[in-house]
Amino acid sequence: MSIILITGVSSGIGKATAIKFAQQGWDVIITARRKDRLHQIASEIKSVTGSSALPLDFDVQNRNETEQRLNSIPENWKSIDVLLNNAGLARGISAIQDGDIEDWETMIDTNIKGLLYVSKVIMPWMIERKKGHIINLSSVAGKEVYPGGNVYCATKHAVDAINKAMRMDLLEYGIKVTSVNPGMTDTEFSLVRFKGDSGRAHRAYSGYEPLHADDVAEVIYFAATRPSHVCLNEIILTPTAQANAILPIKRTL
Ligand code: 8X3
Repeated sequence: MSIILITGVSSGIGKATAIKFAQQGWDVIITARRKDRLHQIASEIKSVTGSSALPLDFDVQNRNETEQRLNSIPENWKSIDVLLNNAGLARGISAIQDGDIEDWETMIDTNIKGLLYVSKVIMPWMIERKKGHIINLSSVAGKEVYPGGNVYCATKHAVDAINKAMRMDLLEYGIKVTSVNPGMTDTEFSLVRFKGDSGRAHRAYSGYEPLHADDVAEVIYFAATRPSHVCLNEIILTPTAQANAILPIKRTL
């Protein structure tokens, strides 16, 4: 029986990936801030797939809460095969000179510090078993910067750097490290970025076919199920209608 721990499971790529792995018979530990949604998803996973789902509600921005909740995982769930660091968000798309410092802090605290807090607890368990796979959800924004992307892009560049560093430092323990870098994906991402402006969020994904959460979940599943001697280091995927982080520029509408 294989176990995956996924952060940020209350919607989008996190939720789709949890369901995908559960459908394939994996046991899933799912974490998110939104307790109601998380418990609803855990029940859905159990009833639809028959796999076990362990929900843990906490905010990855809160170091103490993250450490406490992860350390409370029952022993029989601690042999985690795959950690998917998925929790992350974008807030705002202002030019940097007009940026909101609270938005910057939320992105830095979630996308960088949260990923580190979670990994710091789980890595020793993988090191002890000399086995494991850490998959970091980055973005095309981790490869290129675009106008208005400033701090969000910086956080995803940091994820890419951490991803490379983890692969070096964990090499001797046989732990795989992969980054998955999607482009425009039709999830709540834009709704959060545009702070609830659903018209703007909708326009970001209209007029072309964006990636869907399931498309990314499939790629993550593929990466996680290669033979033990194969590690996919980095995967960049975009909708066919998107060449890179700059083209198209619909995100700024
Ligand atoms: C989300 C994709 O292209 O809006 O990370 O930065 S993008």
